[in-house]
Amino acid sequence: MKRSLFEFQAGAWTLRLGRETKIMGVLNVTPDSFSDGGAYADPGRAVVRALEMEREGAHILDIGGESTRPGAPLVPVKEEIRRVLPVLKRLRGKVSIPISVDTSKWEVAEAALNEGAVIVNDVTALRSGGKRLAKLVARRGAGLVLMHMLGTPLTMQKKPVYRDPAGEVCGFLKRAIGVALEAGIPRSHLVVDPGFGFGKTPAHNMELLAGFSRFASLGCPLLAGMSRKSFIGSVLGGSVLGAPVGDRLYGSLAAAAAAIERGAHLLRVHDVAAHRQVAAFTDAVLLTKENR
Ligand code: HH2
Repeated sequence: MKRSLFEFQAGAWTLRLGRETKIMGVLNVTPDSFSDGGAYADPGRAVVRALEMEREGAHILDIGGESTRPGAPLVPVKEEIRRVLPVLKRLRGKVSIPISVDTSKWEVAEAALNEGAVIVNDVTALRSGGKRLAKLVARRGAGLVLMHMLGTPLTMQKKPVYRDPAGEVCGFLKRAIGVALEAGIPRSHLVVDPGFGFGKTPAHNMELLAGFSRFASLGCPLLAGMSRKSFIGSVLGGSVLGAPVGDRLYGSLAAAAAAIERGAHLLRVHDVAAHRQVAAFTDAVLLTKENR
């Protein structure tokens, strides 16, 4: 499908979305993330990985200090800041792409914005940080990703039920956009994301992917975060366990192409170089179709 064009604003950055799919490289500075936990918990190693992702063609870096995998415990504010801040401090002046902070806590967001981050990636879509987070984003002119999750990471995979997954997620995101606008965040600063794997069975995730084009009606750029997630393994392996996390790259790439074809503007991924290639090719297919 033809993607809508947007100019996404985040701090002093303007990202033109809708022609070239943008890649958000994941940098988890956590000890326990589902696919790369512990790999970049050391700030020195995190910086090396950040620079590597920039070289591989990432358009945005998304730095997170709290795992949101199913069953993950909450991380206290102080600890999350302790994990994220040293990396942001070391990256200052070293990277020339915008940095996003993957957090739901206004205190962490504020500390990160003070250290050069320009986007807040909130997997709770302002339900945790509430008005304080919304006002902070508005005041600072930051970008904001609003993501759908059913419940919390502790509870979300306990028998999630939907009648119409894409319809219900759309309704949730529409309300979240309303809350953000009400707090004074302009629409041009928003990105929305259906939250693959957040309170969804493999079948729900596949419904969201197959029906991804329905999210275009929200009137915001669309982000898809499917990289290495368990539903990819589940579909490939034919069981709930499916392919282990290290064997999900090709499935992730197929999912990425499917999402781009259905209107995704941005992909949140661990394997930047591979996704850049898939995105460039899928973009070229879309462009060829448009120019016919
Ligand atoms: N997925 C994860 C974390 N943050 N943010 C958005 N907007 N969309 C997503 O799909 C998304 C996200 C989970 O992946 P990861 O960060 O690799 O794992 P963990 O939460 O275990 O650190």
